[in-house]
Amino acid sequence: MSETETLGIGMVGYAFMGAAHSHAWRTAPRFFDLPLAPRMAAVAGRDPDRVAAAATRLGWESSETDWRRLIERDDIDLIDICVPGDLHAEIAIAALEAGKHVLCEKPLANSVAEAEQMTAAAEAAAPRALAMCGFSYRRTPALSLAKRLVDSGALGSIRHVRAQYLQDWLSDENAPLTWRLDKTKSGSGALGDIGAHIVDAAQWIAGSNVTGVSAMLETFVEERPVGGDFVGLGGHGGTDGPKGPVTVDDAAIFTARFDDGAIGVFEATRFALGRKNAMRLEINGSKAALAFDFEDLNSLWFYDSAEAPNAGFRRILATEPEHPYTGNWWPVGHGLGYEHAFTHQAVDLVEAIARGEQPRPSFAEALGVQRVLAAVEASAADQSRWTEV
Ligand code: SOE
Repeated sequence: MSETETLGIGMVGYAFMGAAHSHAWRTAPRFFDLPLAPRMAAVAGRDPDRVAAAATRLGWESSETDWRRLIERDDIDLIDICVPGDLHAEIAIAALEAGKHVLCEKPLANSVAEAEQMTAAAEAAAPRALAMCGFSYRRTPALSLAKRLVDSGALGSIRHVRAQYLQDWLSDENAPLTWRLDKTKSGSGALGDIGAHIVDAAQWIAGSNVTGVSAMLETFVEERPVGGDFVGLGGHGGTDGPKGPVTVDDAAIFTARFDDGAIGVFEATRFALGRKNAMRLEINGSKAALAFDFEDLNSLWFYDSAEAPNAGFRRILATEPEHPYTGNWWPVGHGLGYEHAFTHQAVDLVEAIARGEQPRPSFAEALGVQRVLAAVEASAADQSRWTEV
């Protein structure tokens, strides 16, 4: 019996995204028949004790205290970047130049200039080394099904795209300052962190690109405690300790035009009290409409105007074996979660590498998202002036 060839993975960072990616690399070969066997070779982080503990906890064979070591190692074929955006460009470009495949968390970079350099490096390295950006929501089965329905022509021509990403973890004005609130690390706030997801999902599912925007950005709380109890993404800071400046947006809203004639409304905020991870998309076509809300992630709502008049939206429980990805999991109706999209992302990436094909989303597609984010910032800085992407 021949052994499946391995794909050595080296991951940089081990916080929230590192844990999600580790889970994906561990799980993917256990539920999917992969052409290459991912080997969790090493995780890198600066603190030797903490990165060693993370390696043990998350299932990595070894740890390194410098990401450059991952790139030097001959047993590592793919660099998985799970650190804040200010490090993406340097790591990704070095890895691609060394002939390693790259999976890079979203948003691709902290600026269009960096994203352009990364895209140029990816194009120069392909097909020997392949690069993909981690817009993981594409791999949520109900959203993949939405894409399949639009591609099949079921919606007709797209007229409206309504996209929201609503969270509330910053509503407490004493939630502490974290790297997500520091522009030098994160590039932007709600816009890049969660707005990037809905721009990518909208462009991908609608099959067309945003060509111009009119936008507003707002920072509701301009200073926050520098310390405190860090819980989840936020936590609770002290009320009388020192404070530091928030240098990113708390909320972003914009209207948009797409290149196929559709118009769009986008909203991304961390201040939508009561909404925890409501990544929502509603698309109205000339024949049918669909709606999705990540807080009910196994459901896709579909309205077909050819059915009994005004029959209303019907719920498709996206857990049937013929739906994207679901046949490899549990019996119908048992449902999937947040982490499954990361597992599907790992599966699709390994399969693309084995075939020598460009995985999606490519860095070029992620650069397209970055250009929309930059247009939003430019418009918001100029009294919401209409700004071409
Ligand atoms: C925080 O806002 C965050 O974790 C994002 O960084 C992720 O990309 C998103 O999936 C959930 O929310």
